[in-house]
Amino acid sequence: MPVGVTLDAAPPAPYHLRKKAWQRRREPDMAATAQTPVDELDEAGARAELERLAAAIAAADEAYHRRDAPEISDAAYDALKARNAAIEARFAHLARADGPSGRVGAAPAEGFGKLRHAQRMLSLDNAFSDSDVADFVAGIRRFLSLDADAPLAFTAEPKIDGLSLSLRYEAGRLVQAATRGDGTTGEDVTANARTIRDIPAVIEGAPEVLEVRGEVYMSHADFAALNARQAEAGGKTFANPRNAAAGSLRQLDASVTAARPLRFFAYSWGTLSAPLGATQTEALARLSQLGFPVNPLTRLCPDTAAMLAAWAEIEQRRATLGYDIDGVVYKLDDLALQARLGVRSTTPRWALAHKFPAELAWTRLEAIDIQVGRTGALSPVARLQPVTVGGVVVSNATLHNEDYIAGRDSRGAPIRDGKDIRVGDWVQVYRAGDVIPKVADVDLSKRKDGSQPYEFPSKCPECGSDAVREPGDSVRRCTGGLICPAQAVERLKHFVSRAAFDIEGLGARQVEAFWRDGWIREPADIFTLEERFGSGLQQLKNREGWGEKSAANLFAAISERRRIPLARLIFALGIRHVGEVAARLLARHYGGWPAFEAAMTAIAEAPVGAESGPEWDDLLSVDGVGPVLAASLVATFRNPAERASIDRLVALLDVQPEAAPVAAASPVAGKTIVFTGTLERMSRAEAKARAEALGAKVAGSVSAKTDLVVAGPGAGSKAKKAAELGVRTIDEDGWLSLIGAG
Ligand code: D41
Repeated sequence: MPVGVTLDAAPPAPYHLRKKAWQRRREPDMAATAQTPVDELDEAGARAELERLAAAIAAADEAYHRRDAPEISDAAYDALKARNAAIEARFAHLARADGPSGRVGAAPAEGFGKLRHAQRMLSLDNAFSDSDVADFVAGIRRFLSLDADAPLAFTAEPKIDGLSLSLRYEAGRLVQAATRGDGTTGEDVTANARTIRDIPAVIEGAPEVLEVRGEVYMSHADFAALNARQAEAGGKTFANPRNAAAGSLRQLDASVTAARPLRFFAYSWGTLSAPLGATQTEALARLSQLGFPVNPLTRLCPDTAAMLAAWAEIEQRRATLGYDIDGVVYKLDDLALQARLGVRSTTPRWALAHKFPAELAWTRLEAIDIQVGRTGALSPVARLQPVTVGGVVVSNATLHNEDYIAGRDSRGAPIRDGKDIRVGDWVQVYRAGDVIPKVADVDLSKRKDGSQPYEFPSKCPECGSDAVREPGDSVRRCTGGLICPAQAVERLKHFVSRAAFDIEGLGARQVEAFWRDGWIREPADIFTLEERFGSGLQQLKNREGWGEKSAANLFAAISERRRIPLARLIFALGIRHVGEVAARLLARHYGGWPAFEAAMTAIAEAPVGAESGPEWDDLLSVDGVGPVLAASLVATFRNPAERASIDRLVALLDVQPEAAPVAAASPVAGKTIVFTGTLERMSRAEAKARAEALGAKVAGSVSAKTDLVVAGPGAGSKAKKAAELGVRTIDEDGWLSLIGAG
């Protein structure tokens, strides 16, 4: 299998760490560069090397900007640039027009239009064991209040390792094709999709509106042939069929896509003007009839045993399928039951991806580096002698935390039979799907005499502050906060990431460069960049990789993001324990920044550990917000430096209030409801999902803000509190008639 791609296990190290890393040890990618010291180079040598560097950097830029296949690690990239700059500094007259300092920015991958999906493209929950599957089925039975012996059938189909695509047909004609993107908005690849033979341009007998969803992939044979052609033509080769499929579909010039052997399997649908059937099986049969390829290994399984048997069968055939799969997807067959189950934030309750076991390889652990993350966590990263694991070269892998290296779990119990991991050891590397590779095991028989246990640092390697481990925390954290450059940079990277501010043209690499030059030190600086450098546009233009157009585009993209939905803003702040889901819950609960800010301010005034009062109770009443999350949130607002940084940011933004999720037509829209006691006609989980679908907020505890309590038999303290507060309380029948389901 062609390789040559380095999969960076851990997120790239912060810039200042990286620089040290490459100075300390030479990347494998760099080994071929056998370097003559710059001051010993003669003119001919310098010219030849600048030519080589220009080509290598241009290729890396191309791969990076198209995002589909970074060809070299960030550290290797930085090393190439540094070498280029050093040579140019000495031989200024040799600097090339097409060299990295002469070129205007590589074409960004912004060429595709954006398309909003009429219905969100969901993700899948993962299972890794038989018991995960049993839990999934049991959870569904519980949610639906089904007896253990009531029949419940699932489909099982191979999980294709490609990329998702949504196709929209109107009156039988393909009118739109969009990639998944972030699930809400994807890229418009209509012209590209039209060139894929498996995708019909016109279909007969279809509903007026039909959105078909499925996976675009490339077969092993086509992948090998494509790479051979590419290599021969001096073009870029791909690390694996998935990257090849992604790179081929996302071509600005659709005629390139047309020449690439892409295939498609349909597995789902979005908006429909008429149903495709009553079950998953019927719907797939209908799609097949309409002319879409449907995976022939799809099975209908009457029970869990049959699901596991289908999984085993598909895994057994994996090697002979001729295309990559990474697991099996189970889906509840009955579409009416699917609708009752509904979705969690981004995954349906009725589907599950059961992954195949990971791929393994053995190699030597060359060094352990410590990276400092956004929340100050010190993460040990294994630097490995490069090894191929399932077609990808792995040179970095995670070592989780200090306990993991020492051979114990967070409670002190031995893992790997208590074997610790040492630099120089022969270690087993494990990779599952897209998951970050990790060091799984160590071969003691190959351990060198005199090796020493790894000593985990007690100081932050970035800023020298104490790194401490709080009781109950499995990670050691830098206590430097915002004075730690690594934390600050990582937080900025988080701030601009896709689920946060998602500023086009301002990715991790640009943030690092701006940080290094002191142009951006905190999020607010992003929004004053133009003002400060508007006149300094010239300065930006003169920077490597920036031209007039890309600079103007960047300022426009930043400006566009001043209007930001509340949930994104809360998530972007990068507060520990506040992920996307929690941010959305908070945004929904508070509605707008002023209410959120007022509540945080009120709570932050109380001394640490003595939080109380209506705002605190109200925060804890948000279903999904526990004491740990609440404490972390408040700690941020209590910290004067953090608070000032947030205030500076928000003053530059136009924060959009969270829209009420559903039409106010529902009698419970906008109301806060608490369920308590036993419900007999539906499970608590289903009741909650129904209420939320109707626009209500479901809280876990009763407070003055509660509008309604639904109390079943056995309701205790919550019903009592509702009575005390005079909150309206109804029983389950009352609830069902209220929502029109009685
Ligand atoms: O073969 C696949 N990769 C596959 C992916 C599949 N067979 N079925 C899928 N079904 C879904 C839902 C249940 C959400 C409609 C999926 C995916 N989703 C999916 N793939 C990537 C993200 C989600």
